[in-house]
Amino acid sequence: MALFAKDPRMQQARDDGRPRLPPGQRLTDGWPVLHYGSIPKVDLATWKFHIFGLVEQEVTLSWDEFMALSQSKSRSDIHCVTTWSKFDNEWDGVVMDDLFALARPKPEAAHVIFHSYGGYTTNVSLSELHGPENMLVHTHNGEPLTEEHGWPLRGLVPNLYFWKSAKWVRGIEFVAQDRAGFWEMYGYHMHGDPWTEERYG
Ligand SMILES: Nc1nc2c(c(=O)[nH]1)N[C@H]1C(S)=C(S)[C@@H](COP(=O)(O)O)O[C@H]1N2
Ligand SMILES: [Mo]
Repeated sequence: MALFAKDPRMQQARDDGRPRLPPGQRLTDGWPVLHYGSIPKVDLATWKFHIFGLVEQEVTLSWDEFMALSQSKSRSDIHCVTTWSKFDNEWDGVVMDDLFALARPKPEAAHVIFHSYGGYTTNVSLSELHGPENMLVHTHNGEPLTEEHGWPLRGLVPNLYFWKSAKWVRGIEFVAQDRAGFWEMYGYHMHGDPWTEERYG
């Protein structure tokens, strides 16, 4: 993988004042593929997305229904716990807040579990999923996601380490108590903030 130790973008600050490159990270321009197990077989004809748990209205969407939702764009950096970061990713998809508005989480819903085809899960607190950068995305830099990067749809939570961005996502569950997902059960951090290096434990 190409590394850019002297890339001027590394010296930039974010709007929130934090350095653009979190501590302990290195910039790459490729896009490594990381996941546990094999790529699940997904068929758009039978694909379903479920929003369930502590919601006023359970929601099930077909692929066509998902694509008929209001679509948004964003640009963000991604930070993998294995220390690579990739800047300036352009995404197309649905903003999580727009999706949540359909299901209306109950007041006691405080955490979200993302569920993927293949069985992967990851947990994020609901308060951190507000804001237009948190999305369910199907397109990266103008191209549909490739199978290994989560086709047809993945989560995108760019302010946390990238393991919180579930590939091949098939549902969102709202829960009251935080619950460890797949990597979190193996020792990854429950929160996963790259700027405070919440990598493990
Ligand atoms: N379904 C699923 N999503 C997943 C994973 C996985 O094993 N399964 N791995 C996570 C991890 S650890 C990382 S770093 C990113 C990698 O995404 P990429 O392969 O598109 O770079 O996906 C995350 N999402
Ligand atoms: Mo990862």
